[in-house]
Amino acid sequence: MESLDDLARACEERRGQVSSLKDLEELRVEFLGRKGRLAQCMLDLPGMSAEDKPTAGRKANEIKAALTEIIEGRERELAAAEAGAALSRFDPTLPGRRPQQGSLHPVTLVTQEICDVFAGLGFDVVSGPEVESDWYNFEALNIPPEHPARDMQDTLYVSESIVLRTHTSPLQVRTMLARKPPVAVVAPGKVYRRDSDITHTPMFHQIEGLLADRKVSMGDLRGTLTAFVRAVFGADTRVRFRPSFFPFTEPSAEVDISCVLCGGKGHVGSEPCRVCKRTGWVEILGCGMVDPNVFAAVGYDPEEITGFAFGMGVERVAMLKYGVNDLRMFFENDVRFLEQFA
Ligand code: 2U9
Repeated sequence: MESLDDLARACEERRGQVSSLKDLEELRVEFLGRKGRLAQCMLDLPGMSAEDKPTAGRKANEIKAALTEIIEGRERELAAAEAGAALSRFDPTLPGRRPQQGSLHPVTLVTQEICDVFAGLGFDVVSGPEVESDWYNFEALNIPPEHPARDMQDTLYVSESIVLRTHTSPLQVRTMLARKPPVAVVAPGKVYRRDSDITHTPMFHQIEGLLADRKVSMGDLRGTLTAFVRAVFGADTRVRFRPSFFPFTEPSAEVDISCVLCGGKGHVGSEPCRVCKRTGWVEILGCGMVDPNVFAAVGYDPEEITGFAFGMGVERVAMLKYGVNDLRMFFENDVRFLEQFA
């Protein structure tokens, strides 16, 4: 019993010298371990008289509790000291770490800008499914079953009569089926084609537009698209219309703008312009007067309703607007490219 009291005193003395959790664990093993000093004292227990045994047992339990409390108390002190030290190492005057901030993708930025311009001219912005039936994607647009535009080379088929839309034109078809003229909409979105090389990706973005009303003329088309081009590329941009062909428009045209790099001169200093290949013009979109067969397909009277439509590739507009010379940049998601548009 005498030595049990010594044990508590010895532990109490040693606790002050312990300055780390590792040293404290050593102390715990020394006093409370399986072969520690308390366990050694307990070895005397079996040899004691029946009278002394219970008292000694109780005493041993008390000392065990006292030792445990000494060690755990020191553990709490050491933990508190460590927290205090960490706090004093914290320097609130250091500049904070700037949080990473993302930015809109250039394709999104250009889509929004173009839609904003047309919204300002009174067009609604519409969206809809990327998986379409043959009828919406082709038939209603005056593209009959044997037309080369449906060729397996260009279209990604889900089944015999279901396709991934190859253009956003089905959205204008859906709008005309749902509304009566006048209809003025722009339709942005992803489109899919079986095409992949350095200037074509299997998915890209389009914006198409449609105006359908009484007495819509090619002059309206020309004025609207000229206003659009000058809003996006600057008031000095010149515009020219070249004859072309699309199944869904007649007559049809392709629209060029004066070159965004050389301003139409065809050269930059003494070097030939690499953007327009010395022509002074770059193609920006296709357009035309809606073919009467398209109006008939959606139940508009082609004798009464005329209209214009246009379509453009968003990546192409973004390349011209931002001077990007490689289409693949838009799909690689390299942050060093993307953060330039923040
Ligand atoms: C309806 C009627 C007519 C949409 C049009 C174009 C001309 C055109 C191309 C531009 C580059 C596709 O992304 S691209 O490869 N588009 O040239 N698109 S007229 O004509 C329509 C659409 C819907 C109901």
